[in-house]
Order: sequence, then C-alpha cells, then structure tokens
Amino acid sequence: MQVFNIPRAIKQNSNFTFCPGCDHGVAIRLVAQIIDELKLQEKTIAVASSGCSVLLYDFLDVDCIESPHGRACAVATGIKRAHRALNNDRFVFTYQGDGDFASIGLAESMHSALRGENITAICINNTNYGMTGGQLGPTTTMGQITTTSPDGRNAHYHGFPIKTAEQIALCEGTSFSARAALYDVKNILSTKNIIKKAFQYQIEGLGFSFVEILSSCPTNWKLSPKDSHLKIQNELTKVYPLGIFKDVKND
Ligand SMILES: Cc1ncc(C[n+]2csc(CCOP(=O)(O)OP(=O)(O)O)c2C)c(N)n1
Repeated sequence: MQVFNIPRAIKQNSNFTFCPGCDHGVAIRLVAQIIDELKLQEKTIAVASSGCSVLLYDFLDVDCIESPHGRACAVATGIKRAHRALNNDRFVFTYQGDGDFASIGLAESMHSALRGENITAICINNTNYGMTGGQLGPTTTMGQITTTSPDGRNAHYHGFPIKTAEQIALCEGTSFSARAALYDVKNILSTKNIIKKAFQYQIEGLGFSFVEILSSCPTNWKLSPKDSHLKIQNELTKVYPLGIFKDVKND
C-alpha cells in the first residue's frame, strides 16, 4: 500500500520504534513538515540528545548528531558557530527530553539562552526520564508516582518541578519561548505554527528560540494512549499552561 503525504524530510522506509501512543512520532513529523516548507533539509543539522529523543535520527532525513546527555545546546552552539565562521550558515536545532534539557543539561540550556545563541531547542516534556525506566525528572509534577518516587513527588523530599518555558523566557538572549501540546488536532496544528515560528526566528538571526512540548508517555505513566492524552489535557496543562511566554517581535 502506498502511503501518501510523507514529508520529504522523513526517511521513507523507517519503522516506528517509539512505544505505542508516544507523541514523539507526531512531533518529529511536524518538524519534518516544517523543514520541507521552509526548504531547510539540505542546510539543517539536528542535535539529538540521550533519551527517547535520540531516535530522531531513525526518522528525520537531515544531518544528525547525538550529543552526550544534557549537552545538546552546547554541541549545537559549537556547530552553529563553527559553520558561521566558515561563512556556511547552517540551520541548527536540538531535540531533547526534559531530563536532558532541564536537569542534567540545565546549565548548557540556560546559558545558551543567556548568550542568545542563534539556535532552536525543542524539549519534549513527558514528566519523567522515559528511556531509562520512568524515574522522577525535573518536570515530574507534585504527587506524581514514578519508579523513584513510589509515594508520589513531595516538596520536602524532591523539591519542586521546573517550568522550563517560563524560565527560558526570562533569559535576555531568548527571542521566543513557548509551550505547546499534542493531545488533539487543534493543538497539533498550533504546535506546528509554534515550532515554525521558532525556526523562522533562527533564520532571521534573532537569537535563542525554544519550544517545550507536553508529550505522552503511556508506558511509564501506565495509561492507555487515550488516557495519556486526557491526562495532558486535564492535568498537565493546569501545571504547565500552554502559550507563548516570550516573543521579541510582539512583546
Ligand atoms: C551523563 C549521563 N547520565 C545518565 C545517562 C543515562 N540516561 C540516558 S537517557 C536518560 C534519561 C533521559 O530522560 P529525558 O531527557 O527526560 O528523555 P526521555 O527519555 O524521557 O525522552 C538517562 C538518565 C547518560 N546516558 N549519560
């Protein structure tokens, strides 16, 4: 059977290797569509991180590199600057989990934003360390049960979750910071517009652009794909509101 409308920037014979119901596939497809629309395929270098997001290079048909856990923004900074020095401007974006971007890599991420590096970071927030078995991560919500918080996250023992998009918006070098979700068609379309804007801000040289995407993790949440999306819609968006927190063109 021929499948129509596969973006050019998707590897045509790739098999789905994420867990059933995981939102990574949708996020990567949106990225591929935007790369097609902005004609970026030949000039893109994607920096995948350690975690489920590393599987990006199984699907996206652009030059990809894997960075050590947490270092994606630092690696992207080096790639972007080195190419610029050679007058060979490349479109560079990172694709990271929340543990990668906002825990082990928080220093690299935030200082890239503070320096106003002209790169784009996409952070897939599934509220846990997905690939390694669902441990508590920086965005695990209060009361959430994970393999390392069997009685639920509590402030006294684990501290509080980080609101990444809001924090990155506070950095002066940030041009754009937003949070989006993929639990229904309306939000999938709006996430596409948001990622596209973040990519365009890099193309215009405006500095660090950032998109956090609330994403399902049915395996570690121990929920069906449908209930995972209901959890995002009804619970996670209360803790992590969707929206644009910084936009240098419109603030
Ligand atoms: C320096 C280092 N520490 C720990 C690990 C083990 N490790 C690999 S992936 C991962 C968790 C990734 O979680 P997250 O970034 O939230 O991504 P997800 O898998 O949920 O998409 C960890 C702890 C590692 N590879 N390198």
